[in-house]
Order: sequence, then structure tokens, then C-alpha cells
Amino acid sequence: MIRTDWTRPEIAALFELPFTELLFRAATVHRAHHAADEIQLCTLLSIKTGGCPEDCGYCAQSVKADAGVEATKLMDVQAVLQSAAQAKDHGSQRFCMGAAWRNPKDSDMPAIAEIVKGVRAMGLETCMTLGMLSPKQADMLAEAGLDYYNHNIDSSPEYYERAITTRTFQDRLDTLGEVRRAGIAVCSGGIVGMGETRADRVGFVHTLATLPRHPESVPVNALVPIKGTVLGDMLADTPLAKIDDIEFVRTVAVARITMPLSMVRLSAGRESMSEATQALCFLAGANSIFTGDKLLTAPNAGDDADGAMFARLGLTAMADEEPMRAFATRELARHS
Ligand code: SAM
Ligand code: DTB
Ligand code: SF4
Repeated sequence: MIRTDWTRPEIAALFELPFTELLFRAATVHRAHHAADEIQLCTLLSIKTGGCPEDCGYCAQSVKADAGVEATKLMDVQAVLQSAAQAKDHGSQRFCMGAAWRNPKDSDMPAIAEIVKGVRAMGLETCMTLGMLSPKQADMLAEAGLDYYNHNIDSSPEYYERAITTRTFQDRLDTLGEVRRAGIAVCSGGIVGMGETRADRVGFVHTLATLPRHPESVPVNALVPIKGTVLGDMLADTPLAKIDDIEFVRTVAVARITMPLSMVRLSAGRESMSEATQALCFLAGANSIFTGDKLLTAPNAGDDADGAMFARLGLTAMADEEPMRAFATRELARHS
């Protein structure tokens, strides 16, 4: 059954289960709704890097960070399409494009729409993450054929304002509401390992699992501690604050149990994660990753390492997500 009425105590109780019991339950839910050995492959491209006016404490692209990221303008449409073609050649199914904006300007929208149309025409699924959207901008993206919009809630409502002060948690929820209303599939998740507590991780999963409809994609990022960012420097000074792998896997498992139909993406942070930890995440229900050797600004595991890991673990690339997406959309509609 698909529930959107989870309570915080129920979610806390899942986190508290003995680890093997939690994994067993998550793997059972996963197998009921997904092919457990199939992993969706997505590729990221930063189409507009750096110089962002927001102050997200984890992000190298904020003007407040001193992480050596050079600010660029929005990439040319043709350059984006070239990069998308490469991603397709490398077996990617979804092309996710990120811009370091608080929100897009209306004057950016025609170029963004052209990019969406071009990438879609290559047979790739499209995802954009551009910051906050006005209702009109959400409609324009839907009209251009955008499949997914990524907009993370990042943490619990309580922890959010400690990581970011230039916008509110409610701003995030408002944009997610506009994306849903416009008929674009929702990709929303967050970051684990920012120094938040277990209660914050409970609040984070609770917020997503009690949205009127669960996000179709739920990225779970492990903080990539980047030198020159507030949180990266804080973790460098207090290494004990680093999230432990078991707690990260628990978060993935609880996301899987509470949002059975969603694609749960093991997102940033794989580069410094052992294969054993990643394998536990896949067992716990993660079924999507970012491939390629770069995320937005930070390094990613890379195709060679991932190819070897897939061979070792007996995982396969999801052939075509479309049937799964149609299934998930139908099931979500049936239960909502
Ligand atoms: N500017 C847009 C926004 O914030 O909505 C889109 C790009 S932003 C970089 C997308 C997401 O990447 C953030 O919401 C955050 O969850 C994730 N992210 C950014 N820096 C990260 C880091 N150092 N480690 C892990 N995840 C990170
Ligand atoms: C998401 O949840 N993770 C991606 C994507 N959505 C846009 C971004 C990860 C960024 C990691 C840090 C960097 O590359 O700067
Ligand atoms: Fe800007 Fe997004 Fe980075 Fe925040 S996470 S500073 S909004 S690019």
C-alpha cells in the first residue's frame, strides 16, 4: 500500500530497527515494485556554473564559498546537446542539467526550452534543476516537454535554516507544488552527513513521504565535503561528524520503505564510498545512480569504476525506464 500519512514516530521506529531487519524489510518492499538488479543510469551536466547568490553551506557554487569554482554563463544550446549525445553513447538514460541560480530569469527560459526539446529529441529523459520557479516558468518547462524537475528539500525543516539562510523550507515546498501542478514529474531528496541529527533525517524522510504524492525520484546525497564551503570546512575540522556508512544505508532503506514506488537515487558521495557500502545501498532499495566522472563541480566514481562494480555485483543498467515510470505514475494515481 502507498501511504502518504506516515508519522515521525513511525519513521523513527524504522530507523531504530536492527540493521539486518531494516534491510530485509526494505529489500522486500523493493522487490515488490522494482526489478532489484536493475539500476537507472543518469548523467549530470552543469549548464551554468558558480556565482550563485544563495548561501547553501554545502555548495561550492555559492558566492559565499571559496572553493575555486569559476563562474560561467549559461552554456550554448549546441554545447549542451553535444554533451547529451556523449552521455547517451555511454548508456545513460536520463540527462540532468543543473544551473547555479536562485531562480531562472524569464529571459533565460527560451534557451532552456530549446535545450529540453533538443535533449528529448535524442531519446533521453530530461531533468532540470534551476532553483525556484514561478508558476509561468513551470508551465513553460512542461510545455517544452521537460520530464523531471529536481528541487531538493535537503534536510528536515528544522535543520534547513542552519544550512541555508537565503530562502525558506516553504519556498522549496512552493516550487515543488508548482512543478506538480504543471504536470512535471518531481525529483526531490536531500543530503545526509551535514552534521544533522537522526531526528533531522527522520524529519527529512517524513517531509518527502507525506507530500500529497511521493516524488517519482528521491536523490539521497552523501555530503561531498568541499574545501572552502561552510560545511566542508566544518567537517574537515571535526572528522567525527562525518556520517557513518550504516546510518547512510539506514536512510536509503527508510526512504525505500516509506516511498515504495519512487526511484531512490544513490547520488553524490559515491566516489568516497566503498563498493560494499554501495552494495548495501542497492540491497536497501537504491536503484539509480549518477554515472560519468563528474557531478556538477565535484568528481564522481567514473564509468570504469562503475562498470567494474556492476560486473562484480551482477547489476545491470535499466534498459528502459519508461515502463517503470508508467507503472509508478499509474500506481501513484490509483493510491492518491
Ligand atoms: N541551484 C539549484 C538548487 O539548489 O536547487 C540547482 C543545483 S544544486 C547544486 C542541486 C543539489 O545538489 C542541492 O540541492 C544539493 O542537494 C546537492 N548538492 C550541492 N552540493 C552538494 C555537496 N557538496 N554534496 C552533496 N550534495 C550537494
Ligand atoms: C542531486 O540531488 N544531486 C546532484 C543533482 N541533484 C543536481 C548534484 C550533486 C552535486 C554534488 C556537488 C557538486 O558537484 O558540486
Ligand atoms: Fe546555488 Fe543551488 Fe548551490 Fe544553493 S545548491 S548555492 S542554490 S547552486
